[in-house]
Amino acid sequence: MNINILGIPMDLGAGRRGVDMGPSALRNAQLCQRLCELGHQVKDLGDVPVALPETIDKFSGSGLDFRDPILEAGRATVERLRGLPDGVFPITIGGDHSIAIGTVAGNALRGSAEGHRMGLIWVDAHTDFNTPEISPSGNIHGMPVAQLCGLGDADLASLAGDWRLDPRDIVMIGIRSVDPKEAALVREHGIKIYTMKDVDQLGMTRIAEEALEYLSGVDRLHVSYDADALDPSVTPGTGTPIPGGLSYREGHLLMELLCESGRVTSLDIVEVNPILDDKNKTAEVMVAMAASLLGLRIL
Ligand code: DIR
Ligand code: MN
Ligand code: MN
Ligand code: MN
Repeated sequence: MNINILGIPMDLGAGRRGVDMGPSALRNAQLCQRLCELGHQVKDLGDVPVALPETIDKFSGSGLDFRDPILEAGRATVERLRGLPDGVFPITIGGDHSIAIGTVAGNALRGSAEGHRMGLIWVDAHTDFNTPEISPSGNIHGMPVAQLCGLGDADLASLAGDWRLDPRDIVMIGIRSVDPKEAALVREHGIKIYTMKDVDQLGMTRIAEEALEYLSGVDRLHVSYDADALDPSVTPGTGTPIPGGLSYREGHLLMELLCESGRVTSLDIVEVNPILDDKNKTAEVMVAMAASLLGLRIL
């Protein structure tokens, strides 16, 4: 397979600094080499430019912290992705999860002016379905899924032009931290959610099978993998760690089963923060997860 890596060194959407170094940490953990060893042709496209917070005004017009520079990086991300040839499998590496507004939009619009029917598998401790009106933190990394569905800030929603993600084409896995009004909003939109309780009760095999069946009508399938989906003992280097997360094996099993389906067409790896990490362990785990999605097998 032809894999293209695109870095988005973004920390403007998160409450803590340092996640902008995620792309370096993931490259240092040999993302390209590990995928090459699996027989893929891997090309690193470098990074999308992202403004430094020290050089800009936090309250740039909209009232939402760093909205304008996040929008600008999102536009650049959409342009880079939609210009890629159809057979390419893009891996976008963050960066905080606000980058997913641009990555999902760019992948949805790739090779189709009006946009594909895109399925989204959101692997995260959080549902990231806040809007500026209801968000307790004001951090845009807690809002990308709502933005993709057309809620919240109109300019961020328009990163995808007129294309919108259908809430019925989303499956979330690993969820265990949802803000009160956010919980009402995901219920109202009928988003398919597997909380950690569901992971405990049903097991990851059944969840992966159900998720793929649920998304059987989509023609593109994007996986957005937040490092905080995994338990903090597995991925300590992330800004909003929540206890009781996916085990190392549950994380891998999900990737192995998605790989076997042959249906995934793009991937994000986000929220790796090397400042908070233990000797780059979190980046190494996330690189291994990407390898499992792209064909690594135990035997
Ligand atoms: C929280 C945290 N729900 C917020 N979200 C995070 O700020 O909206 N998402 N950390 O990954
Ligand atoms: Mn935060
Ligand atoms: Mn997230
Ligand atoms: Mn999260």
